[in-house]
Amino acid sequence: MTAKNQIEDIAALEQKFQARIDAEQKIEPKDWMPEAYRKNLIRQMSQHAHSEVIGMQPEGNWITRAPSLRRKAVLLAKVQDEAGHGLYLYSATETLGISRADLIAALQDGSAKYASIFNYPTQTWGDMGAIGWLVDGSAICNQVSLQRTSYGPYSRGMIRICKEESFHQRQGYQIMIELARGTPEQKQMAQDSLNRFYWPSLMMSGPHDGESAHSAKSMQWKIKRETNDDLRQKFIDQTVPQIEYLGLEHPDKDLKWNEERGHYDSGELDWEEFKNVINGNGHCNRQRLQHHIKAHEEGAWVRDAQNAYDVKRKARKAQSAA
Ligand code: BYC
Repeated sequence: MTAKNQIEDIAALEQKFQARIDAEQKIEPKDWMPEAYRKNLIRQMSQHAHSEVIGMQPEGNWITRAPSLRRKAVLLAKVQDEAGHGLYLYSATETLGISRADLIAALQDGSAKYASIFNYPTQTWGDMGAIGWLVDGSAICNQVSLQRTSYGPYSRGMIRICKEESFHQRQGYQIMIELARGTPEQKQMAQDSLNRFYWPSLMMSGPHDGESAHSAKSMQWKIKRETNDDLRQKFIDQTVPQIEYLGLEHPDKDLKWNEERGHYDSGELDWEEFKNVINGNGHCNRQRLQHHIKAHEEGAWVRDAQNAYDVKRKARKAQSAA
Protein backbone atom coordinates (compact mmCIF):
# COMPACT_ATOMS: atom_id res chain seq x y z
CA MET A 1 0.00 0.00 0.00
CA THR A 2 1.35 3.47 -0.91
CA ALA A 3 1.58 6.29 1.64
CA LYS A 4 -1.18 8.14 -0.27
CA ASN A 5 -3.48 5.12 -0.07
CA GLN A 6 -2.77 4.82 3.63
CA ILE A 7 -3.73 8.46 4.28
CA GLU A 8 -6.94 8.03 2.26
CA ASP A 9 -7.70 4.90 4.24
CA ILE A 10 -7.33 6.70 7.56
CA ALA A 11 -9.43 9.62 6.32
CA ALA A 12 -12.21 7.16 5.41
CA LEU A 13 -11.96 5.45 8.80
CA GLU A 14 -12.12 8.82 10.55
CA GLN A 15 -15.19 9.79 8.58
CA LYS A 16 -16.92 6.54 9.48
CA PHE A 17 -15.91 6.98 13.12
CA GLN A 18 -17.35 10.52 13.26
CA ALA A 19 -20.56 9.34 11.57
CA ARG A 20 -21.02 6.72 14.30
CA ILE A 21 -20.49 9.38 16.96
CA ASP A 22 -22.94 11.73 15.25
CA ALA A 23 -25.49 8.90 15.21
CA GLU A 24 -25.06 8.51 19.01
CA GLN A 25 -23.53 5.04 18.68
CA LYS A 26 -21.13 4.06 21.44
CA ILE A 27 -17.49 3.34 20.64
CA GLU A 28 -16.34 0.07 22.22
CA PRO A 29 -12.78 -1.01 23.18
CA LYS A 30 -12.14 -3.17 20.08
CA ASP A 31 -13.53 -0.64 17.60
CA TRP A 32 -11.18 1.42 15.44
CA MET A 33 -10.63 4.89 16.89
CA PRO A 34 -8.31 7.81 16.02
CA GLU A 35 -5.16 7.76 18.12
CA ALA A 36 -5.95 11.29 19.37
CA TYR A 37 -9.40 10.13 20.60
CA ARG A 38 -7.79 7.27 22.53
CA LYS A 39 -5.17 9.58 24.04
CA ASN A 40 -7.68 12.25 25.01
CA LEU A 41 -9.91 9.65 26.65
CA ILE A 42 -7.01 8.12 28.57
CA ARG A 43 -6.12 11.62 29.80
CA GLN A 44 -9.63 12.58 30.93
CA MET A 45 -10.70 9.19 32.31
CA SER A 46 -7.48 8.59 34.24
CA GLN A 47 -7.62 12.11 35.70
CA HIS A 48 -11.19 11.38 36.69
CA ALA A 49 -10.05 8.13 38.39
CA HIS A 50 -7.19 9.93 40.17
CA SER A 51 -9.67 12.56 41.41
CA GLU A 52 -11.85 9.89 42.99
CA VAL A 53 -8.89 8.27 44.73
CA ILE A 54 -7.11 11.44 45.87
CA GLY A 55 -10.57 12.78 46.78
CA MET A 56 -10.74 10.17 49.55
CA GLN A 57 -8.07 12.01 51.53
CA PRO A 58 -9.83 15.26 52.56
CA GLU A 59 -12.84 13.33 53.90
CA GLY A 60 -10.78 10.40 55.22
CA ASN A 61 -9.24 13.00 57.52
CA TRP A 62 -12.57 13.27 59.39
CA ILE A 63 -13.60 9.60 59.77
CA THR A 64 -12.02 9.33 63.22
CA ARG A 65 -13.52 12.65 64.29
CA ALA A 66 -17.10 12.27 63.03
CA PRO A 67 -19.49 13.58 65.72
CA SER A 68 -21.49 10.32 66.09
CA LEU A 69 -21.31 6.62 65.24
CA ARG A 70 -24.00 7.11 62.59
CA ARG A 71 -22.08 9.97 60.96
CA LYS A 72 -18.90 7.89 61.05
CA ALA A 73 -20.63 4.98 59.28
CA VAL A 74 -22.11 7.28 56.63
CA LEU A 75 -18.79 9.02 55.95
CA LEU A 76 -16.95 5.71 55.82
CA ALA A 77 -19.45 4.39 53.27
CA LYS A 78 -19.04 7.52 51.13
CA VAL A 79 -15.25 7.30 51.15
CA GLN A 80 -15.44 3.59 50.25
CA ASP A 81 -17.74 4.46 47.34
CA GLU A 82 -15.07 6.86 46.07
CA ALA A 83 -12.47 4.06 46.09
CA GLY A 84 -14.97 2.00 44.08
CA HIS A 85 -15.46 4.84 41.57
CA GLY A 86 -11.68 5.00 41.15
CA LEU A 87 -11.61 1.25 40.45
CA TYR A 88 -14.40 1.38 37.84
CA LEU A 89 -12.67 4.27 36.12
CA TYR A 90 -9.18 2.72 36.15
CA SER A 91 -10.66 -0.51 34.75
CA ALA A 92 -12.53 1.41 32.05
CA THR A 93 -9.33 3.30 31.17
CA GLU A 94 -7.37 0.04 30.93
CA THR A 95 -9.71 -1.04 28.09
CA LEU A 96 -7.93 1.63 26.01
CA GLY A 97 -4.67 -0.34 26.16
CA ILE A 98 -2.81 1.22 29.07
CA SER A 99 -1.91 -0.47 32.36
CA ARG A 100 -3.01 0.60 35.82
CA ALA A 101 0.67 0.77 36.83
CA ASP A 102 1.38 3.34 34.08
CA LEU A 103 -1.63 5.43 35.11
CA ILE A 104 -0.57 5.46 38.76
CA ALA A 105 3.02 6.32 37.79
CA ALA A 106 1.73 9.36 35.85
CA LEU A 107 -0.25 10.52 38.88
CA GLN A 108 2.71 10.11 41.19
CA ASP A 109 5.26 11.86 38.95
CA GLY A 110 2.86 14.79 38.51
CA SER A 111 2.33 14.38 34.74
CA ALA A 112 -1.38 13.51 35.21
CA LYS A 113 -3.65 15.93 37.00
CA TYR A 114 -6.55 15.36 39.42
CA ALA A 115 -9.37 17.73 40.37
CA SER A 116 -7.99 20.94 41.90
CA ILE A 117 -10.60 20.92 44.69
CA PHE A 118 -8.86 18.11 46.58
CA ASN A 119 -5.86 20.31 47.29
CA TYR A 120 -7.84 22.40 49.78
CA PRO A 121 -7.64 21.43 53.47
CA THR A 122 -10.64 20.17 55.45
CA GLN A 123 -10.58 22.20 58.65
CA THR A 124 -13.94 21.57 60.33
CA TRP A 125 -16.83 19.10 60.37
CA GLY A 126 -18.75 21.66 58.32
CA ASP A 127 -16.34 20.92 55.47
CA MET A 128 -17.76 17.37 55.30
CA GLY A 129 -21.15 18.95 54.65
CA ALA A 130 -19.76 21.41 52.09
CA ILE A 131 -17.84 18.70 50.21
CA GLY A 132 -20.85 16.38 49.90
CA TRP A 133 -23.17 19.21 48.94
CA LEU A 134 -20.95 21.42 46.75
CA VAL A 135 -18.08 19.23 45.53
CA ASP A 136 -20.25 16.22 44.77
CA GLY A 137 -22.92 18.64 43.51
CA SER A 138 -20.55 20.20 40.99
CA ALA A 139 -19.21 16.75 40.04
CA ILE A 140 -22.77 15.46 39.47
CA CYS A 141 -23.61 18.31 37.07
CA ASN A 142 -20.72 17.05 34.95
CA GLN A 143 -21.17 13.33 35.52
CA VAL A 144 -24.85 13.33 34.56
CA SER A 145 -23.82 14.66 31.16
CA LEU A 146 -20.93 12.14 30.97
CA GLN A 147 -23.44 9.28 31.15
CA ARG A 148 -23.93 10.10 27.45
CA THR A 149 -20.22 10.18 26.63
CA SER A 150 -19.32 8.42 23.37
CA TYR A 151 -17.03 5.75 24.87
CA GLY A 152 -19.10 2.76 26.02
CA PRO A 153 -17.15 1.66 29.15
CA TYR A 154 -16.90 5.27 30.43
CA SER A 155 -20.58 5.92 29.81
CA ARG A 156 -21.70 2.73 31.61
CA GLY A 157 -19.37 3.47 34.52
CA MET A 158 -20.86 6.94 34.84
CA ILE A 159 -24.43 5.60 35.10
CA ARG A 160 -23.53 3.60 38.19
CA ILE A 161 -21.35 6.33 39.67
CA CYS A 162 -24.14 8.91 39.33
CA LYS A 163 -26.51 6.78 41.43
CA GLU A 164 -24.00 6.73 44.26
CA GLU A 165 -23.12 10.41 43.92
CA SER A 166 -26.74 11.44 44.53
CA PHE A 167 -26.54 9.80 47.96
CA HIS A 168 -23.23 11.59 48.58
CA GLN A 169 -24.71 14.95 47.80
CA ARG A 170 -27.74 14.41 50.01
CA GLN A 171 -25.66 13.31 52.98
CA GLY A 172 -23.58 16.50 52.63
CA TYR A 173 -26.64 18.74 52.37
CA GLN A 174 -28.15 17.03 55.41
CA ILE A 175 -25.04 17.88 57.45
CA MET A 176 -25.41 21.50 56.29
CA ILE A 177 -29.11 21.59 57.24
CA GLU A 178 -28.34 20.35 60.75
CA LEU A 179 -25.53 22.86 61.23
CA ALA A 180 -27.52 25.75 59.76
CA ARG A 181 -30.42 25.00 62.13
CA GLY A 182 -28.12 24.44 65.13
CA THR A 183 -26.46 26.83 67.57
CA PRO A 184 -25.08 30.18 66.31
CA GLU A 185 -21.60 28.61 66.38
CA GLN A 186 -22.76 25.68 64.24
CA LYS A 187 -24.45 28.01 61.77
CA GLN A 188 -21.23 30.03 61.57
CA MET A 189 -19.31 26.83 60.91
CA ALA A 190 -21.66 26.03 57.99
CA GLN A 191 -21.25 29.56 56.59
CA ASP A 192 -17.47 29.36 56.87
CA SER A 193 -17.36 26.01 55.02
CA LEU A 194 -19.66 27.39 52.31
CA ASN A 195 -17.41 30.45 51.93
CA ARG A 196 -14.25 28.37 51.55
CA PHE A 197 -15.63 25.63 49.26
CA TYR A 198 -17.97 27.63 46.99
CA TRP A 199 -15.39 29.14 44.63
CA PRO A 200 -13.13 26.07 44.34
CA SER A 201 -16.28 24.03 43.53
CA LEU A 202 -16.96 26.37 40.59
CA MET A 203 -13.37 25.81 39.42
CA MET A 204 -14.06 22.06 39.15
CA SER A 205 -15.73 22.72 35.78
CA GLY A 206 -12.38 23.85 34.36
CA PRO A 207 -11.25 27.07 32.65
CA HIS A 208 -13.59 29.28 30.59
CA ASP A 209 -14.50 27.71 27.24
CA GLY A 210 -12.23 30.16 25.41
CA GLU A 211 -9.26 28.94 27.47
CA SER A 212 -10.10 25.24 27.39
CA ALA A 213 -7.46 23.36 25.38
CA HIS A 214 -9.41 20.14 24.92
CA SER A 215 -13.06 21.23 24.71
CA ALA A 216 -13.45 21.69 20.94
CA LYS A 217 -12.19 18.21 20.04
CA SER A 218 -13.85 16.58 23.05
CA MET A 219 -17.22 18.10 22.11
CA GLN A 220 -16.86 17.04 18.46
CA TRP A 221 -16.08 13.48 19.58
CA LYS A 222 -18.78 13.66 22.27
CA ILE A 223 -16.30 12.68 24.97
CA LYS A 224 -17.70 15.78 26.71
CA ARG A 225 -21.38 16.58 26.23
CA GLU A 226 -21.43 20.06 27.76
CA THR A 227 -18.86 22.83 27.80
CA ASN A 228 -17.06 23.92 30.97
CA ASP A 229 -19.00 27.22 31.19
CA ASP A 230 -22.39 25.54 30.64
CA LEU A 231 -21.66 23.03 33.42
CA ARG A 232 -20.56 25.80 35.76
CA GLN A 233 -23.71 27.83 35.00
CA LYS A 234 -25.91 24.84 35.79
CA PHE A 235 -24.20 24.43 39.15
CA ILE A 236 -24.40 28.16 39.97
CA ASP A 237 -28.14 28.22 39.18
CA GLN A 238 -29.00 25.11 41.18
CA THR A 239 -27.03 26.23 44.23
CA VAL A 240 -28.79 29.58 44.76
CA PRO A 241 -32.09 28.18 46.15
CA GLN A 242 -30.16 25.62 48.20
CA ILE A 243 -28.20 28.40 49.94
CA GLU A 244 -31.46 30.32 50.51
CA TYR A 245 -33.11 27.26 52.05
CA LEU A 246 -30.21 26.92 54.49
CA GLY A 247 -30.60 30.58 55.46
CA LEU A 248 -26.92 31.23 54.73
CA GLU A 249 -25.35 34.17 52.93
CA HIS A 250 -24.30 33.68 49.33
CA PRO A 251 -20.49 34.02 49.04
CA ASP A 252 -20.79 35.74 45.64
CA LYS A 253 -21.67 39.39 46.26
CA ASP A 254 -21.96 40.07 42.50
CA LEU A 255 -24.55 37.36 41.92
CA LYS A 256 -27.56 38.70 40.00
CA TRP A 257 -30.51 37.13 38.17
CA ASN A 258 -30.34 37.89 34.45
CA GLU A 259 -33.90 37.87 33.10
CA GLU A 260 -32.77 37.91 29.48
CA ARG A 261 -30.45 34.90 29.80
CA GLY A 262 -32.67 33.08 32.28
CA HIS A 263 -29.57 32.43 34.41
CA TYR A 264 -27.64 34.01 37.26
CA ASP A 265 -24.71 36.27 36.38
CA SER A 266 -21.87 35.70 38.79
CA GLY A 267 -18.65 37.27 39.96
CA GLU A 268 -15.33 36.29 38.32
CA LEU A 269 -13.29 33.43 39.70
CA ASP A 270 -9.71 33.82 40.87
CA TRP A 271 -8.05 32.16 37.88
CA GLU A 272 -4.56 32.82 39.28
CA GLU A 273 -5.45 30.64 42.23
CA PHE A 274 -6.82 27.96 39.86
CA LYS A 275 -3.59 27.92 37.82
CA ASN A 276 -1.48 27.74 40.95
CA VAL A 277 -3.43 24.79 42.30
CA ILE A 278 -3.46 22.77 39.06
CA ASN A 279 0.27 23.41 38.68
CA GLY A 280 1.03 21.76 42.00
CA ASN A 281 1.13 24.76 44.33
CA GLY A 282 -2.12 24.54 46.25
CA HIS A 283 -2.31 24.16 50.05
CA CYS A 284 -2.20 20.35 50.00
CA ASN A 285 -0.79 19.23 46.62
CA ARG A 286 2.46 17.86 48.04
CA GLN A 287 0.79 16.26 51.04
CA ARG A 288 -1.83 14.52 48.85
CA LEU A 289 0.77 12.99 46.53
CA GLN A 290 3.12 12.01 49.35
CA HIS A 291 0.27 10.25 51.12
CA HIS A 292 -0.65 8.41 47.92
CA ILE A 293 2.95 7.30 47.31
CA LYS A 294 3.32 6.09 50.92
CA ALA A 295 0.06 4.09 50.80
CA HIS A 296 1.06 2.64 47.42
CA GLU A 297 4.46 1.53 48.75
CA GLU A 298 2.90 0.03 51.86
CA GLY A 299 0.53 -1.95 49.62
CA ALA A 300 3.36 -3.43 47.51
CA TRP A 301 3.24 -6.74 49.42
CA VAL A 302 -0.45 -7.18 48.51
CA ARG A 303 0.30 -6.73 44.81
CA ASP A 304 3.30 -9.09 45.08
CA ALA A 305 1.17 -11.74 46.80
CA GLN A 306 -1.52 -11.37 44.17
CA ASN A 307 1.00 -11.76 41.35
CA ALA A 308 2.61 -14.80 43.00
CA TYR A 309 -0.82 -16.39 43.39
CA ASP A 310 -1.60 -15.68 39.75
CA VAL A 311 1.65 -17.34 38.59
CA LYS A 312 0.87 -20.40 40.76
CA ARG A 313 -2.70 -20.62 39.48
CA LYS A 314 -1.62 -20.43 35.84
CA ALA A 315 1.07 -23.10 36.39
CA ARG A 316 -1.48 -25.39 38.03
CA LYS A 317 -3.93 -24.87 35.18
CA ALA A 318 -1.22 -25.60 32.57
CA GLN A 319 -0.23 -28.75 34.48
CA SER A 320 -3.77 -30.11 34.62
CA ALA A 321 -4.28 -29.33 30.91
CA ALA A 322 -1.10 -31.24 29.98
N1 BYC B 1 -8.73 20.49 38.25
O1 BYC B 1 -9.01 21.81 28.29
P1 BYC B 1 -9.60 21.74 29.65
C1 BYC B 1 -15.61 13.49 42.65
C2 BYC B 1 -6.99 20.81 33.47
S1 BYC B 1 -14.25 13.53 41.60
C3 BYC B 1 -7.55 20.06 37.75
O2 BYC B 1 -10.87 22.46 29.88
P2 BYC B 1 -10.96 19.21 29.80
C4 BYC B 1 -15.40 13.33 44.07
C5 BYC B 1 -7.29 19.80 32.39
O3 BYC B 1 -7.15 18.48 32.87
C6 BYC B 1 -14.93 13.88 40.03
N2 BYC B 1 -7.23 20.19 36.44
O4 BYC B 1 -9.75 20.20 30.06
C7 BYC B 1 -14.41 12.49 44.54
C8 BYC B 1 -6.29 20.19 31.34
O5 BYC B 1 -5.00 19.74 31.72
P3 BYC B 1 -4.18 18.60 30.88
C9 BYC B 1 -14.00 14.64 39.16
C10 BYC B 1 -8.14 20.77 35.64
O6 BYC B 1 -10.48 17.86 30.15
C11 BYC B 1 -14.14 12.41 45.89
C12 BYC B 1 -6.24 21.70 31.46
O7 BYC B 1 -6.66 22.00 32.78
N3 BYC B 1 -14.66 14.78 37.88
O8 BYC B 1 -16.68 13.61 42.19
O9 BYC B 1 -11.53 19.42 28.44
C13 BYC B 1 -14.92 13.15 46.81
C14 BYC B 1 -7.13 22.41 30.45
O10 BYC B 1 -8.53 22.23 30.73
C15 BYC B 1 -9.38 21.20 36.10
C16 BYC B 1 -14.02 14.62 36.71
O11 BYC B 1 -12.84 14.36 36.67
C17 BYC B 1 -9.67 21.05 37.47
N4 BYC B 1 -10.81 21.46 38.01
O12 BYC B 1 -12.10 19.69 30.84
C18 BYC B 1 -15.94 13.95 46.34
C19 BYC B 1 -14.86 14.72 35.47
N5 BYC B 1 -10.06 21.73 35.07
O13 BYC B 1 -4.96 17.32 31.00
C20 BYC B 1 -16.21 14.04 44.98
C21 BYC B 1 -14.15 14.32 34.20
C22 BYC B 1 -9.28 21.62 34.00
O14 BYC B 1 -4.11 19.06 29.46
N6 BYC B 1 -13.37 15.39 33.64
N7 BYC B 1 -8.12 21.05 34.33
O15 BYC B 1 -2.84 18.50 31.57
C23 BYC B 1 -13.89 16.36 32.86
O16 BYC B 1 -15.09 16.41 32.63
C24 BYC B 1 -12.93 17.35 32.22
O17 BYC B 1 -11.64 16.79 32.28
C25 BYC B 1 -12.95 18.75 32.93
C26 BYC B 1 -11.87 19.64 32.24
C27 BYC B 1 -14.32 19.42 32.73
C28 BYC B 1 -12.61 18.65 34.40
